[in-house]
Amino acid sequence: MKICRFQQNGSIRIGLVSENSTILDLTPAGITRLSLILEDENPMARLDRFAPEKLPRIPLAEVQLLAPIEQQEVWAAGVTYLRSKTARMEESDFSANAYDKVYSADRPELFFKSLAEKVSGPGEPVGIRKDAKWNVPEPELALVLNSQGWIVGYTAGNDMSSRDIEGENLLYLPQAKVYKHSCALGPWITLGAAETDVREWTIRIAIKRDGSSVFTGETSVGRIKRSFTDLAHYLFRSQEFPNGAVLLTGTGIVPDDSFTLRANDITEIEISGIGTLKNPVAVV
Ligand code: DO4
Ligand code: MG
Repeated sequence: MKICRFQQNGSIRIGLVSENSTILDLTPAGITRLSLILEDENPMARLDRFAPEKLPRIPLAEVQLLAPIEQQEVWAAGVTYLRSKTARMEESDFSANAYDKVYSADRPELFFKSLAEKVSGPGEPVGIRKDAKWNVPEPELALVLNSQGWIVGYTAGNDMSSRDIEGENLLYLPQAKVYKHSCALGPWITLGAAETDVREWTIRIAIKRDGSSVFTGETSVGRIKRSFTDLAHYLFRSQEFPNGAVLLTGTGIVPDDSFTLRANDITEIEISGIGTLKNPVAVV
């Protein structure tokens, strides 16, 4: 089951996505916020109670999808795939030991990524910093956690990163990772999938420039070294998220060192089991 936030004729609404082509508007059923579903004891059962034939049907092409987030903080896990560890150790002699150690430590790397209102949704720009020379998208599975820390859904995320800034000194990580349009989420949330099934999903990215593909990459969610529950437990240790949280789970796709994004590139992140998040790149 997939739920989205969308805008039509100036009003923001919540819908059920049917066959990736139609939205069933949940407004007449009293669902006017994502949190009413995400904070429910049993989100799937709550949605099952609605008779689809009584909900207005809107073609997806007629609405603007919005980032599927309301007031949650966005956090990110790092160095959860072997590919991320090796790429980062190569990018920086200075910090190589830190990446090596965190990959095998019990405690994961977790960092704050974005406030909800700063997240780009489908079709909105993702940013490359004007003071950075080496910029990449990081296509990542995002866990949607309710205020109790339960994993209630999944969406696709882009943890945009400036590799030269991060590589110069690990203490620059917040500048390499947190800036205008550095986080995108969407196109919607898939509810109710079990971790064992989600680990079978594939993550793909295609980067288009002037209509041609300049990079493609693929990985499997199953290559994440840590369990989702372990990541979620660490995030909620000695911390409270009264509005829930979204946790990016790390990247397993890193382009060759010669690759950097340019303005007007298009990033397309596809996660089987969710859908495709597409964004244009802009200098910020
Ligand atoms: O340690 C730096 C960030 C790692 C990261 O964002 C990732 O592995 O996805
Ligand atoms: Mg990342």
